[in-house]
Amino acid sequence: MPPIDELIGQLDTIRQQAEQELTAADSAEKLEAFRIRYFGRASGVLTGLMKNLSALSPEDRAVFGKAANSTKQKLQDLLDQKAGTMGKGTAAPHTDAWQDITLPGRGIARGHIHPITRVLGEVVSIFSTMGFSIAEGPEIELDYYNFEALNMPGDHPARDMQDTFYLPGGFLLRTQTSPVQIRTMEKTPPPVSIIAPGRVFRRDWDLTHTPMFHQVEGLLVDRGISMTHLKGVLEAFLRAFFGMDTKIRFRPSYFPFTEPSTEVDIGCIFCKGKGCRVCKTSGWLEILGAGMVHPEVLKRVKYDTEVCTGFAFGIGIERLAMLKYNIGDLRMFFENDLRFLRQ
Ligand code: 2NL
Repeated sequence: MPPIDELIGQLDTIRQQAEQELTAADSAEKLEAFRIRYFGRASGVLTGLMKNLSALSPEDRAVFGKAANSTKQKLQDLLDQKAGTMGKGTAAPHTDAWQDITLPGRGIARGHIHPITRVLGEVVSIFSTMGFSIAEGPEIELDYYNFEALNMPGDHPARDMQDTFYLPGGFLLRTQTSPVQIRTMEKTPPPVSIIAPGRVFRRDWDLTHTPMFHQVEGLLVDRGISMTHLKGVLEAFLRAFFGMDTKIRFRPSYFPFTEPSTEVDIGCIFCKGKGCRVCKTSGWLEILGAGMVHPEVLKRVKYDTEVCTGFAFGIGIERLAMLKYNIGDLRMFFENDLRFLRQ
């Protein structure tokens, strides 16, 4: 058995060699090999030296044990330090190459707002700025609110089975959002200024029609409201939406729930009024329908027609979105092709 001095000498030699090896180690693999050679449970060099302990006298055991432990601790510290400079916080087993922690993270897939939702939000926002409140109501309606209260009696062509989805029990799917306004007027005395955005349903399915589409209707009733107010509000809306230099014209029209009625066109935004495929060479695009609320409608909701008058309008959202984003086929909105939605 070697005397204690010789054992201490061996320990020092091992330490020096280990320090050299550690300095030269330039990869995670080499560090791991080092750890196993010196600290390995079964055949590690330091582990082997400790086996001598039991053969020593109690005094020598204390001296050698202390020296061996301090050497071990020193080498462990050096190993940890080295592993740290390689981007690893610990000298625990690892086989992967060092990692570049400055690399940017993986991108997160982003969702998109549907073009219809965007345009609907924009229209609502413009009218909110002008002071209109938002009103909502049921999509399943009664015949009374969808037709009767809007001055469309039983024999009116719009009530045809061909155009309306009728449900069992006298219900139907609303064909416009006007019933929301009727319900609001029933509940609140004038003045009212509301817009009613939402889904509406008609039995139609071709190039330019889908059975469900979106509408924003507006209503303003107060003392002394005239066609001038209607004109001012709609011009302000159209210029906010299409741009300040938008040309606007009002054409006489007919709706059973307004009198007089008008349809509003803007100068074609594609050909600037020269005439093209989109405006069918007319130079104008039809955007919305409007008019002064029919006295019959006001009477139905028990408003005093001697005191107040009002205007109303209806805007199709799909048409606005098609014009704004130059989309040729209405059906694109409802196919939910991700390539279309991302674009
Ligand atoms: C169009 C035409 C319009 C209305 C909707 C309305 C509502 C009430 C009373 C009177 Cl409660 N009128 N709404 C008025 C005129 C036209 O829509 O072409 N929409 C796309």
